[in-house]
Amino acid sequence: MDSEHKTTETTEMKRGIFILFEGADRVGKSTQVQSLFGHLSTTLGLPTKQLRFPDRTTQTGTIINSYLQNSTQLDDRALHLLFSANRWESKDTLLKHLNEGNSLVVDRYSYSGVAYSAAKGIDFDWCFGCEKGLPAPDLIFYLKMDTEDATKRGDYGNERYEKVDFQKKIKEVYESKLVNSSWNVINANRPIEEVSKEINEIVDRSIKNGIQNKPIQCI
Ligand code: Z5A
Ligand code: MG
Repeated sequence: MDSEHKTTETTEMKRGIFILFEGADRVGKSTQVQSLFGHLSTTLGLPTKQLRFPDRTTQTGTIINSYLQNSTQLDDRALHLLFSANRWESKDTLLKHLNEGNSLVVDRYSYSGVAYSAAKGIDFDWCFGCEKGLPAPDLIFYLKMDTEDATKRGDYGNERYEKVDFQKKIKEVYESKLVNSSWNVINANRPIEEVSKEINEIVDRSIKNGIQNKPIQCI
């Protein structure tokens, strides 16, 4: 990125852009969130923040964390509502950041909520209904790879959902009911730098095409 490009992009950004990473476990979302954060903040010089859901630091997040670590039992629908509430309680902060010109790189959001709950057999529309009205991402990256290959990656198997059969169901919900032509489907089974390069190019192109000039949408 040359300095002229950097200056132009920085001054043109009236609001921040909301970029979301989705996908099943261990496909590399957090790795790519970190990498894109560096690209936006350092290479492009844009004010940028990283967020992740669940936000385990809030009251709902504490209960969710305890559930994920297998130390609390909860009804599946009650858990779904907690995950959704965990996003709703961030709504104002999220909008504030965007309107103040901060771009957001977000690690999981509503679609994780729907994919994991629907994979348990909860009605898809009921799951999705809880998310309607939340700020919608401007760009979604769906990191896609075979479940078996993802299970070979670091630390797999420590949390509640890290079971191959369940991960296959999650992937199925994403790919049959959530991913659409507006999502960017990325082959995640490649070296980290190769994946990052493709993502950076899509983001650069979207900024050049004025994605930041559109009003913020709702889910
Ligand atoms: N959940 C839910 O049920 N409902 C909801 O509404 C929400 C979430 C929001 C916590 O998520 C759980 O909550 C999650 C979904 C559920 N299920 N589980 N279990 P989390 O986001 O906190 O989970 P995590 O601990 O961050 O894991 P993850 O997201 O599954 O992993 P990842 O972020 O996709 O992967 P990573 O941490 O970037 O990489 C994993 C490893 O692979 C690591 O050692 C990397 O160095 C390596 N890696 C990364 N990229 C590559 C490439 N390209 N090649 C080789 N190796 C790589
Ligand atoms: Mg992660």
